Amino acid sequence: MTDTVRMTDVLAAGRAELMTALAEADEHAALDQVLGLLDAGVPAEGVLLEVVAAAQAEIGRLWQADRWGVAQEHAATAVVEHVIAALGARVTTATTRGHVVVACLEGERHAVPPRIVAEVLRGRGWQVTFLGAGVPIAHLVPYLREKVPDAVALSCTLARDLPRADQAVAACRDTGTPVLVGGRGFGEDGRWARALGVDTWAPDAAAAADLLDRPGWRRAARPAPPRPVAPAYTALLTRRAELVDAAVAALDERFPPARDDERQPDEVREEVGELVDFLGASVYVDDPELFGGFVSWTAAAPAARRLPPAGTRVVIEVLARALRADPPGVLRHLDCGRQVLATR
Ligand code: B12
Repeated sequence: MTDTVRMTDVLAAGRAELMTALAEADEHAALDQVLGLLDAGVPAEGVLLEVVAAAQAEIGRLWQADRWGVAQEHAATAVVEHVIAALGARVTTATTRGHVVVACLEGERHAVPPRIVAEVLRGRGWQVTFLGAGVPIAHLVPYLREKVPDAVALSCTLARDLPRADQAVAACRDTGTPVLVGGRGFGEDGRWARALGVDTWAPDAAAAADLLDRPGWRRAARPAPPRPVAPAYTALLTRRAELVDAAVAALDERFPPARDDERQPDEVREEVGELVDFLGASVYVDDPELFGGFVSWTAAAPAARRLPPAGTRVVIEVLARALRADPPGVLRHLDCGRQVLATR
């Protein structure tokens, strides 16, 4: 048996054991198991990516498939955060490289993915400051001006936040700081990073570290010429509240809430708002597949949604009617959502 095969087996067994501990939210078992892998000589980066990150992604699949409830997912994610911190504390690589600031965009609560990036970069010898979830641009910019890091790494998990990511990248570049981006929000192949004119995207933490090993990434500091924002996006943004009201009213009419209905009006409103925001992001990057992909996800994750596919259909029709006379461009995005629902 080769060393590579042996390591693959060790990592697979580690993942399975970690999942067992996470299913029980057993913090001690999870810590023992993961730190045990380090003691057995598995490199910290392998543990972080092949064991911890993979387990976290599996948590997502279980949640989406309604095999784990929200509380179980939250409990397991909390343990994962502790595990990552413990792994980070055990890595004692000397700082031989520059300083990288890692941050989530404003409104972004998915702090685990960039935390993994932060720990991998630290393990590769970078000095890393992790700013965590939800960092407003207005606070990030003065921080960068004060600390003058070598790079800032911005994480975006939800594609609906791409317009905000665009603003954040531009604001960071204005400070002269090179920007790296990553996270599922930029699309699996980073296509929406490219749509925003950012070529320093990496698919995962190891690739992010590799990117910083290559010469040339510092060009990501150059302020890009401002890109025109589609009038259809501006119109959508301006009319957001009115569009959400109209869609919620149509839903109430079409599906009058029963007396024992567990749906919370605020949750339905929030999900309608989400659809409008994903539509906005889709228009912003000019790729209807973004909206189509989100609609597809909503239909595939009924357990995570208050709004069933029939409700999403109603929202799409209300938006299509309301936006008919607006600057063109939105309807083909809504069409993509319609087509996705038609195939279900
Ligand atoms: C845990 C979790 C949460 C937790 C986050 C807790 C925390 N402290 O992080 C909580 C409960 C807060 C949450 C909330 C929500 N979530 Co959530 N969440 C997840 C879950 C299960 C895991 C995320 C994670 O940590 N993944 C593991 C990491 C390792 O994976 P990763 O993203 O691939 O990360 C790698 C790369 O992306 C890259 N990378 C990441 N950042 C960066 C940055 C840079 C600079 C670089 C170079 C690289 C890079 O490197 C990472 C490591 O290799 C995912 C499911 C999943 N499979 O990921 C859903 C998921 C992301 N969530 C989802 C949703 C919808 C939501 C909510 C909108 C739900 C709701 N209605 O409330 C909210 C939104 C909250 C918000 N405003 O941000 C959906 C997104 C669907 C979509 N199409 O957009 C997902 C995919 C779930 C699913 N399968 O349906 N969530």
